[in-house]
Amino acid sequence: MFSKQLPRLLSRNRNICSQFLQISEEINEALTVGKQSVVALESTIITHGMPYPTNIQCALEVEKQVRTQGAIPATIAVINGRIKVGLSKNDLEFLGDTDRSRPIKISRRDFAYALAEKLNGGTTVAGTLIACQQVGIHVFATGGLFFFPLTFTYTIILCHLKGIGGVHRDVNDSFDISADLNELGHSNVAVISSGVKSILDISKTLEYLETQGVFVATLGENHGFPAFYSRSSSHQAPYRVQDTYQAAKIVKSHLDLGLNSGLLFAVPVPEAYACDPEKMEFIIQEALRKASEKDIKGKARTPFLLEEIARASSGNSLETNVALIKNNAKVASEIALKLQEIIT
Ligand code: PSU
Ligand code: MN
Repeated sequence: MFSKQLPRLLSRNRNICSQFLQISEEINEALTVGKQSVVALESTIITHGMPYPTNIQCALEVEKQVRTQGAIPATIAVINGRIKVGLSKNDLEFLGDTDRSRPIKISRRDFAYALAEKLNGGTTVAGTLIACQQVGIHVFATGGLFFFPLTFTYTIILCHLKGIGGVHRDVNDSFDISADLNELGHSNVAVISSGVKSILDISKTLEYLETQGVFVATLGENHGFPAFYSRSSSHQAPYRVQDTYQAAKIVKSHLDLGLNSGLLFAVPVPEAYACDPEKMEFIIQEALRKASEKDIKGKARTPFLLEEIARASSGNSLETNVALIKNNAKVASEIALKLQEIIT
């Protein structure tokens, strides 16, 4: 039975030629022997989420968290026209110094341009999923925070986890649906995030994920689909998974079936860090109003909204929020390790 399943779990879909793809030795070795304990991390958090140099410190902290759990972090980005799977400290420092690296935001449609022009860039969830699919990584944690530096000596980190994109509230007019959702529909990857932000239309996002055939579950005590700031929303996830072992078993059968579609595990924000939903709704409304007023469209819209919201919300302390950012990475590492255990 095992030998029959092995090829599928090891399957890679490497169409991108090596000229464009560089995998770190450690990750390549792990994937070559079929290890599932590699956790992908996205890089728009570094390039479009936080100011320098906090972005670098934070990326290193998340990688450390994955290692502490016993898994291997694979931060994915485009550096000098190559897709890198597993960034060195030098790479992270270069990419994070955005005055030097001048990074663009890379989703599916941006890859060819970025590679041909030898640019640097942070990969979105969609962009990161493409790289995962190519190299055979099956677990991916989104997670991060939006930082808002004050003029004091202390940096306040705000209550904003990064997450997947989705269907925007004004979709009827704007047609704005993140490419993340389509990519989730055809990537053999389990994404761990804190749900989707309520800047989006959560109900339509869940519908769209259903159409795309993405398995969606809340990992926690109830079915309520988390909305980042709050542990739950008025929307229900189709499934609830009680722990990371159950999650790993589902990932395994999903991969064995060869469905070629993705899974989304939504992890509610720990109670202590949740925000007041009414206050958030007020701030979101204001941000949406400004975006329409300024006619912010396309790939600029999500970063604009997130930045506006970060600016308008009240801050939490650095230490508590770094604890928060690590939560998704921890859960993802646990799922990756349990998946590894199940298949060996
Ligand atoms: N939503 C968040 N935080 C984020 C993003 C989305 O709450 O950081 C980022 C992610 O990198 C995501 C991308 O993949 O924005 C989606 O952008 P768009 O909506 O333009 O597809
Ligand atoms: Mn969009």
